[in-house]
Amino acid sequence: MAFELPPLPYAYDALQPFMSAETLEFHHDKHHQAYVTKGNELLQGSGLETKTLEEVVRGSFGQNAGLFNNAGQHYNHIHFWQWMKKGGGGNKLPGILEKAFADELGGYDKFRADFVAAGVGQFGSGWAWVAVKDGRLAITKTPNGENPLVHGGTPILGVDVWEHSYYIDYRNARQKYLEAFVDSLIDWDHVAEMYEKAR
Ligand code: MN3
Repeated sequence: MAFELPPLPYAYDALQPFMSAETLEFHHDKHHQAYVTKGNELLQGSGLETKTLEEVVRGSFGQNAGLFNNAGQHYNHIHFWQWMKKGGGGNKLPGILEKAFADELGGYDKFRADFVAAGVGQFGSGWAWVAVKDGRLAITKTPNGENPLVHGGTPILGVDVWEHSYYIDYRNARQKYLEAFVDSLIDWDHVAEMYEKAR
């Protein structure tokens, strides 16, 4: 299926002061749009034209690097916009997530420390994740456009640590950006929805 840029699910200035309108204008309108445009060009003749986005991501991994990078980033960004909301973040998790984080990630505080450390520790561009793999939650990180889908998992939360995601607002302070994402931006209801589907 052809890729299409979804509109942001909130106003460009909705996430201020944690993520500026300027960042979202560049990140959504320029960067995500470029993955969609380039991905559609590379989808032509790939043999994957009729597949779902998830199938294109899995089917191009290790086979067609150009298509994979753009399809992976398209998938990642579709969800990234939905993993944030105005007034989000913090430790008030929906019950189902609170229990799973306690049982499988050592609780909220350990999740926060490990998730931020995964993002800080990703050398260069990439993503930090919470994914369901083999029926359990795990915190991972990936380079560039990779995501847990190509490592046998299903992502339920991810954060973009490419510089275009934080440099306007945080300059080189990637850790401060990650802490603000966890403390003030995560839409936990959306994470819980993805968790219920992934289990
Ligand atoms: Mn990005």
